[in-house]
Amino acid sequence: TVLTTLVDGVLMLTLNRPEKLNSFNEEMHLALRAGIERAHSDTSVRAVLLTGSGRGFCAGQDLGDRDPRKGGPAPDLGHTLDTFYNPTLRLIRNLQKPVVCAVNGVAAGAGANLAFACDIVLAAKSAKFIQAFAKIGLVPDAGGTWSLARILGEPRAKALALTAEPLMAEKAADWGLIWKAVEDDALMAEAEALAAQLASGPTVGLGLTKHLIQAAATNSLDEQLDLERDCQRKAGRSRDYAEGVTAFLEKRKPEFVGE
Ligand code: LHQ
Repeated sequence: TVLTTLVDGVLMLTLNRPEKLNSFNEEMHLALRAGIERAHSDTSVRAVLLTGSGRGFCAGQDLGDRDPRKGGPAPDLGHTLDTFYNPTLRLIRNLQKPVVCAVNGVAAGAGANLAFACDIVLAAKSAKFIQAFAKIGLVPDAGGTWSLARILGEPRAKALALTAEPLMAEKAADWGLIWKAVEDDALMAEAEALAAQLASGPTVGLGLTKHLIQAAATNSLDEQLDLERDCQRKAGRSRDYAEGVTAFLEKRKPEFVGE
């Protein structure tokens, strides 16, 4: 349910249930999580590229999995979040390596919010983001209320979440929810090039940079200045820093090793 390749430091994870617009069943949850866990532990992985196969990116939870018409007690969706979505979201945010997301088509429900948790999001111009939850009586999850409120502010966050109105890729980019909307047929080439660039970059510095920008959300300036000092100290001890400066002085391209 998730196709995995590792090429030149880029771990590419492709959600692969195209007939269901890559909506999440248990197997796909576990496969995606295993992919991100590998990105944590495997030092040969230096960037992740997440995308979907077929015409959609991800339609959120597979709604066929729990058919209320079949009866039985109401499911505990909090348990579903604790068990499946939230660990994966945390793993993506805590990964000290860049995660690029190529949104190849519709991203609905938790599928949209999964994309917003990634570090750099490119989307095909025809792709749209839908906070579908309002249509079925749920609340936005997978970090959606956090991302939308923080990135967009309350007026836009509330309107998107309360109406489930689709947001097209170009507008999502205009609003700062994603990095770029690109022509459909250029999406994968551009996303792969970006992931390859990041994977050949100074991984320690890039990972610390991601951590710093995320930490800024809850830090005061004083705390953030201290954290920048601590992170710069670590970055300054990396092999890639020495290589970066040496390459600059020798007027050549640096060859970063990721340490
Ligand atoms: C699907 C799905 C889908 C199953 C398309 N499931 N089959 C929820 C509960 C539990 C715990 C916590 O978290 C969550 C989080 C959530 O994500 S809740 C939100 C769940 N997602 C949705 O409500 C979105 C449902 N899907 C749609 O609204 C539409 O399919 C969108 C707008 C995504 C795409 O529309 P179209 O392009 O018109 O495609 P389609 O509707 O024809 O879908 C194609 C096929 O994919 C179709 O199957 P079929 O056999 O008829 O060809 C759909 O049934 C299937 N599919 N999403 N989530």
